[in-house]
Amino acid sequence: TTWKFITEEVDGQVQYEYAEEFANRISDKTDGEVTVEPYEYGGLGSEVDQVQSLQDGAVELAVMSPGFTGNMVKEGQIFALHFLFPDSVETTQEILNTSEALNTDLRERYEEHDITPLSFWTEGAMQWTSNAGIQEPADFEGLKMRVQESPLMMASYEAYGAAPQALSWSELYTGLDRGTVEGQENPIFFIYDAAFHEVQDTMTISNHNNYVAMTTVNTEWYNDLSDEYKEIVDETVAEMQDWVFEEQNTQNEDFLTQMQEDTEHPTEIIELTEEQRAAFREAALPVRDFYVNEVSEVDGAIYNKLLEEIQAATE
Ligand code: 6CS
Repeated sequence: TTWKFITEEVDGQVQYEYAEEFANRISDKTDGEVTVEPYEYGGLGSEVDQVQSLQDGAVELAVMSPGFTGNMVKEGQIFALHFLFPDSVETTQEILNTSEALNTDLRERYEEHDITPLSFWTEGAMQWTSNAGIQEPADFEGLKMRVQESPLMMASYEAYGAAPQALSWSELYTGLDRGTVEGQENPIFFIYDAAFHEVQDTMTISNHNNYVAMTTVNTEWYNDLSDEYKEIVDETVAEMQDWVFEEQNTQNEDFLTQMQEDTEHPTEIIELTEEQRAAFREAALPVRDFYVNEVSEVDGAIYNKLLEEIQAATE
């Protein structure tokens, strides 16, 4: 048997490395009975097309970013809220591992669309890049900020006065190069590996949220798995949580060093003071009301529960 596993990233990047490691483990555990075939991003359409492929069952597994289901599973945009999770990436991952709001309630919202998220994991804290350099909300004024296809991401940057635009990753380098978009957010490993630093002068260490990815499976396929295979999948997904935390951590650290040492394409790295971060935090707060009132289809229930879980984890 062969299971197709699509990712939104390319060889070397966190999602694809995840899929390869997952494939090896499944092959070992099934004595080669099951082959998992990882797919790099690029050949199978846009990120949004990939969501469709999983829903249709054309592929069995996918690493999916909730931003790209922003117009379908509206609740899933919750990860886009700024300064909601703790500053510690490690504590954030613990919450992602244990949260009932996410692993039960949000999962049910996705299952209504034939997508079962089996786990949520961070690819690292998000940073901003731009040419002008972002230090305070006013620096976003009128800035053409690239976001994923998510109304909440749009609202998050509108709250800072920016002019956000939805764009696929595949068009982002060219967009930044030509100035059709002027800024973007991503974890450090991705900024450097996708070479956005070549076409952006500065990176602001904002840590405004985390890039959260989900390991997802087609719901019907998963429900029809034999007990034996389902157990192997569940067990492997659970094991991979620590593995991928280490992977993103190493990549984010290594690529930061590479960026600092890159004299051919120098990047000014802007560290925000706690006071500067507080100004963004305050400007971002009203977006939570927007999420609860306009985005949530369950009266903010997932948000409220998650907030309690976050509070419990940080007390
Ligand atoms: O910015 C993006 O859209 C891309 N960023 C990451 C970290 N992974 C894939 C995604 O498409």
